Amino acid sequence: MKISDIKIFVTCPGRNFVTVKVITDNGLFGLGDATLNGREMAVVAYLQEHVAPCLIGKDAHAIEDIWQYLYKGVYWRKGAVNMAAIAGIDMALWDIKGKVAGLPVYQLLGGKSRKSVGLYAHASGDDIADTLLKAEALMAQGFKAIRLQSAVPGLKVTYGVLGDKENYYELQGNRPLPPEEDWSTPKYFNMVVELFKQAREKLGNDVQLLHDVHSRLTPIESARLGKLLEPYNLLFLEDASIAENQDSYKTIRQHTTTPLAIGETYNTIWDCKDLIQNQLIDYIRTAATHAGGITSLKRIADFAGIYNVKTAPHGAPDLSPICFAAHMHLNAWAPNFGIQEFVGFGTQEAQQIFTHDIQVKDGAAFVSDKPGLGVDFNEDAAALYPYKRSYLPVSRLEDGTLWNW
Ligand code: EZ4
Ligand code: CO
Repeated sequence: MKISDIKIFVTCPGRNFVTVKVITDNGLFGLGDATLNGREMAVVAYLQEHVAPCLIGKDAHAIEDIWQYLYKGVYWRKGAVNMAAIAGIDMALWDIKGKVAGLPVYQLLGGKSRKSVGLYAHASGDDIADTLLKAEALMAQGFKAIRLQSAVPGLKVTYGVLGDKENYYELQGNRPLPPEEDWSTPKYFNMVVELFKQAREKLGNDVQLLHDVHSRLTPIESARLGKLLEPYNLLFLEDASIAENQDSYKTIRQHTTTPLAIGETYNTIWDCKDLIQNQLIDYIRTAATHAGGITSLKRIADFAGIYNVKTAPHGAPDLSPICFAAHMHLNAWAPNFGIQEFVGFGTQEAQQIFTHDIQVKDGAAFVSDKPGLGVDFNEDAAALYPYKRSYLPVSRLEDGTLWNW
């Protein structure tokens, strides 16, 4: 079974998605997600010009060899663009292998370790009261774990809070440039500790609470935040600090028992190797789309399991349902699965393009039993929504200094 063609689609049903379709000479195809938010067309060009021509004629069953060929074989290795491209191909090849076997991908990974996959939803409000009302609504829908984000008083915009926007990362007009947002660590501290204090008073102790700092704090500030949040028993504190220096998490770890999660921007196992083997984190959040696909995430999950680190894959709206499906198969299998982030399946338009039978009930999701990944891609519907340039925001301190967004 040889790869006979590779097609790349970019569609924007509310936001951009890059979809890879690998076609075989026996008439099968597989789908993969290669979306890199704000840099989509770099991955498209990379796939079309540099990856696809090398793979035509190769054995579509040789997933591991193709992964190594696109990683070691390019000499340059790693990198967000390269790893998103590998991810798109890798997911598509697992999809094909499942279709050939007549088995869902989780069976190829080793079978199910659990009946359902626990999810956490997002409650994001314009103030603390608004955030907690939204959390109560999610609890009423059956969600047992909720990420709380709330606007920081005194800042124009806050990460994770929609404000007057309709969607996350709403497209920015006809001539988009990265929007600029402001940041103040002291103002944030005043809000965030109060948010979790009031959350426990209002929501009780049974619901699991989470929070995404989005890398705005230095390690010692994260240590202080972890300590201040200890009484409110978070499931995890996400992306407290950037960990380009993986050792820097020792500072946070030494000071707090608040569980720590990181990894959504990581591209390889090497980015989290020290964090995992030194047991500096509790949850690894790498996404199949950004870290080289199912092959990479399986390897990271097994490595993490040795050190009591659980998986908690990224589930943002900029990952397509194909990525979510790939995560679902990994989550069903991984013995050390923790929790899956979940923000729905996108706009109505997106749901007409990406169709699947993943069920969500009482805060848990049920993996598809269809052969392969279990997602279909409607090419005609996708063509109705062409690519639109769009950027993630950049962040600046109040004096203008560029900061981590
Ligand atoms: O900002 O995926 O946990 N979720 C996140 C996301 C990221 C986006 C960036 O493209 O941090 O909302
Ligand atoms: Co995050």
